[in-house]
Amino acid sequence: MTNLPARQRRSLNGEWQALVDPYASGIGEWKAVWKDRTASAHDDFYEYGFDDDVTLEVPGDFNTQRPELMYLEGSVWYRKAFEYDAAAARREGRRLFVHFGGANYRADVFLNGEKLGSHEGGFTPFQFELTERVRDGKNRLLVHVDNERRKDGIPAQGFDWFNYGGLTRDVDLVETPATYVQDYFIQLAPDSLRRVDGWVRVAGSAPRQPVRVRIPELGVDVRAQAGADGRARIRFEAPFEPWSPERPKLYRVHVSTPDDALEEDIGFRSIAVRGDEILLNGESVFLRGVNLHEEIDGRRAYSEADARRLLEQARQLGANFLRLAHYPHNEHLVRLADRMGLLLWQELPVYQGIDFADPDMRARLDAMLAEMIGRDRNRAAVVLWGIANETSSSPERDAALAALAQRSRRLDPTRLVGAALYGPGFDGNTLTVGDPLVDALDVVGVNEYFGWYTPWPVEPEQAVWTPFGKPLLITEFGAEARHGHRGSEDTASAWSEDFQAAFYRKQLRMLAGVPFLRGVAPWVLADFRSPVRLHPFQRGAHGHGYNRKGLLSEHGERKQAWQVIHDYYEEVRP
Ligand code: GCB
Repeated sequence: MTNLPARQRRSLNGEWQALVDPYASGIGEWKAVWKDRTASAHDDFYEYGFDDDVTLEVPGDFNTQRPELMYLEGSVWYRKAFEYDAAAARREGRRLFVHFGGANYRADVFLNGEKLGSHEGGFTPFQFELTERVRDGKNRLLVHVDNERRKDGIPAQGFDWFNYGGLTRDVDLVETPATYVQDYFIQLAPDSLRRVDGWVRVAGSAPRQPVRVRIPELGVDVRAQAGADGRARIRFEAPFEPWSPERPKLYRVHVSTPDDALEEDIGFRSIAVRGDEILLNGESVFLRGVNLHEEIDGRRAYSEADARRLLEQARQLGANFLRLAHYPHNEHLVRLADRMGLLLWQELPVYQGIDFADPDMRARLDAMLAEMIGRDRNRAAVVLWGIANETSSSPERDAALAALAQRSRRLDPTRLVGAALYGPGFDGNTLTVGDPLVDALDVVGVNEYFGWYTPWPVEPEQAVWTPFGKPLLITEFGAEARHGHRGSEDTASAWSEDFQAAFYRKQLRMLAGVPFLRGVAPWVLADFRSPVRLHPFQRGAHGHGYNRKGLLSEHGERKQAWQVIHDYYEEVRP
């Protein structure tokens, strides 16, 4: 269901009892931790038990909460008791759900010893209905979360960030009427700044409900009728002031049926591509971006306060755009970006070595895409769905990602589809993006590391990029430096701020000559934990590995490169 903040809910955030089970021995029938039994007679014997000595805070990754869990890639059981007046709820016909903002990577959820269901994917929300199973009085919810990296996972086994596991996002109990407003899409039609073309979806036993959408500030009051499938089409025109980074105007929108009512602040803007330009509200825009991982203070970021700090840092840099790498970030951040006026690229964790030949992969990709779009489709800030990062062309991959791009447009015709591709090939001075996926995209992202992973093919001023008739974003470029470390401007192995700053100056000299460049996003805002970073200069506190391509250190200290990008953004700002 959409719009959690507006619903009748009770937070299950806070302390949960935990049982660390690295071999996942409790998931089978033998130990069966999920049955959540307590011994009642002296010959009753169960070889597990929860107590208050081992607890974890939710939301939050488990790795950084207890030293013994730092490098765990395995299972942890979480348990939480709650009281519920099920008799009253039944009398009044209310339904009850448990909603998870995200659990990395796989979650199995049980209520009072019975399985509710499973969910795969670490960065998208999911819910289970408890109505028929919840007891009067005390109930116990049990969640088995397993963050083992998997060959068939999204992402798969190799990735350059820390594999934070656990109940990393908010958990809520949500009550709804028997028939309730499950979801809606209230956004401008792609070709208009006045006309909304959307829908409301009602769920429940009597879905043929009259639906009403109001925007009091604009005098909008629209009525429609949901059909047997619970869907009502919503169409109206209004003199919207468009949402933009300069003026992120939001309107209070009321969506109701006779039994249910929700309110939400929504922005209205258009995003489109014309030739090689990106048009925001009909005008060409240059994306002054930066890449962001969902990490702060050496842990998974999860709160609105975390989001505020991260987005403030981006704003101080002069950014109007963030690429949320490499997975959908939490909803707090997206909602805050809506209020602060920051454009977002929200991305699926389709990263490098995905097993596209796996026959089940398409279904998994579709499910994840639907969950990502389902959560954020009313957020004006989100302008681009990123469907992949650095995947290599093969018949299976080309077909799967082209289909995914199409599916994204069907689910949400109002946003652009992009992907971050590997850097261009070159022939003499000519640089060419040869990936066949270009055809399936609205906006082409390119990650290039000339001067870091690969030598410069030409002098920057000499490079000639072959046009492909679409907007180009440099979705990644960067080099590593340890904050405070000085050294040669010419030597990558110096790990110096001087080298990193010179790297960016050189890159910007090349990019100045690309006529269809519509934005850049340095990799990355801040140094972030990565267990694959093994060099002494990459070591942080307690010897943990960090990717040091941040413009900021992991403590938020500015490197010289920060100023280079800041000055560039001042220069290109309209
Ligand atoms: C990339 C990846 C990113 C890495 C980065 C790096 O191309 O997309 O996830 O962290 O390079 O620093 O190597």
